[in-house]
Amino acid sequence: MNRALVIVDVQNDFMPGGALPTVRGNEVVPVINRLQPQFGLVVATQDWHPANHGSFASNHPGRKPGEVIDLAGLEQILWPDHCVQGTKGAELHPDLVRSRIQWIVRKGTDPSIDSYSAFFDNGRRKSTGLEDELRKNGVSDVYLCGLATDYCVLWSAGDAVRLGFRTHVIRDACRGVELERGDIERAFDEMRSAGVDVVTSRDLPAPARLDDTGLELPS
Ligand code: VGL
Ligand code: ZN
Repeated sequence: MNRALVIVDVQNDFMPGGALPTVRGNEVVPVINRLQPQFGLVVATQDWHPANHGSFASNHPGRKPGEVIDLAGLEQILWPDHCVQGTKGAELHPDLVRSRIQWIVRKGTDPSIDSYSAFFDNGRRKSTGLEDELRKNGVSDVYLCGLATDYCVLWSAGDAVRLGFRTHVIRDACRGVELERGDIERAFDEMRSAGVDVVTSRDLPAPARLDDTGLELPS
């Protein structure tokens, strides 16, 4: 087994006080920092929208965040402006350790379609390249953590399962938006039904021994 840690959208705008806050999203940072050394491959995603992005309520006169529209044929929840390319809000949380992150996937760059999943846009039309990166590294097991449980983590987990990876979500290293009360728990239920292994950071199997290139050695 070769496992990868995928850190989803641990960005300032998803922190308390940010443009699109998750509930206590800052609490994932120390947990994720403790997890990172247990993985040979660590990648991160960054929600990275142009200012004219179609998921922003501000780009639809008369619409408010939380409303649902049709965006180029797909159902789209409207959000406050968030993670605009090059802004402070789009940066990774300043305390997130970067030294082990080998690759950063930027998503949501096309103004006409949102991209919750780390793997594909919401229409599954274009790939982000993450699947290829994981396959190149011989990854069998994807461990997801980050923000938001009820959107980007949920969609990433579903795609990881469909792509055939053994998929684990580390629940204490995730936080959600909870637009509606219960969304976070429903997201975990949905993941379990889809075949995702929902674990806590305490339950992770002992880290494999890594060789000096970061590949797992056979146990
Ligand atoms: C996210 C809503 C809009 C997320 C990103 O990272 O979960 N949610 N954009
Ligand atoms: Zn977004």
